[in-house]
Amino acid sequence: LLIENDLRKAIKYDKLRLVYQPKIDLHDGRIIGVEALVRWDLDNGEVMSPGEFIPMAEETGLIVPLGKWVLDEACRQQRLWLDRGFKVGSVAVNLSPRQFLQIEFPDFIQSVLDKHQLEPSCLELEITESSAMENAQQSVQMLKRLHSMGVALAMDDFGTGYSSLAYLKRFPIDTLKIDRSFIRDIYHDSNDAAIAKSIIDLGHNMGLKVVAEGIESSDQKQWLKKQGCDYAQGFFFSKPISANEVEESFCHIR
Ligand code: G
Ligand code: G
Ligand code: MN
Ligand code: NA
Repeated sequence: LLIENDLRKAIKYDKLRLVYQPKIDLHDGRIIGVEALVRWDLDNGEVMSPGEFIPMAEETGLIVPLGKWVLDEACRQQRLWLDRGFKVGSVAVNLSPRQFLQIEFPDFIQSVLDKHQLEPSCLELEITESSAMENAQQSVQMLKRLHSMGVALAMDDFGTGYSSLAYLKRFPIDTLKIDRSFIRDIYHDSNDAAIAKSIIDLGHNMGLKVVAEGIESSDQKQWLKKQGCDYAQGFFFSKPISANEVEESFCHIR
């Protein structure tokens, strides 16, 4: 319970911060977007990662104010990048089911876009396959509303969540993100390679872009490029970094 109150205060007193992990076009090596990932700076100097506090935020409902803070901050940063001529592509934000399925969620998204004067396509929303399937029917309705607003939609951790293909067809998404568990041994494990290749083909056959997550080596990158995967993300290109580091390391390319 201490941690719940601490998180409440952290949201209120600006103790959260976003880092950004670049997504790279495998064909030309250029940055096509960044994924925003939240960090919590504790008073003792340690940094708490979202894996440690997002589950608690979901249970307590704090995910709603936390999620609003993340969306507002990511859009504020995107506006700053655009104003200063840095083309980072879209900014992606991870959503929790409890946040995403709020009836007023699309209105909130619209208000944040308006506040920061952003085109909807500047923002990408990531929802995991397993959370989309938890409430598949409701998720279809919500994704349709968001899609009609023009926001980009990605299905995260794909391959771990048992989507039926019937549902996948009904989710109006733009992008599949191949879960990094399939990428790790792609070069040695023929089953993982077959799964990754199947996801790339499935995505393309459905008119979607495909991102591979968790690329850590040149071998993995080469293999995915050869299989026609569109985009990649992972420590091989960059770990999650600050907004300033994104500008310094990636934005001279354009
Ligand atoms: O950055 P890191 O690898 O520690 O992230 C761990 C997990 O936390 C990932 O699954 C990521 O999707 C999730 N996560 C990071 N930032 C956010 C956020 O702002 N909102 C939600 N709901 N999840 C996040
Ligand atoms: O669940 P989601 O895909 O949103 O998770 C993003 C998380 O994956 C971040 O916490 C990030 O730190 C982590 N991550 C990103 N790239 C790599 C990578 O190449 N290897 C590993 N092990 N983790 C990664
Ligand atoms: Mn993600
Ligand atoms: Na993922």
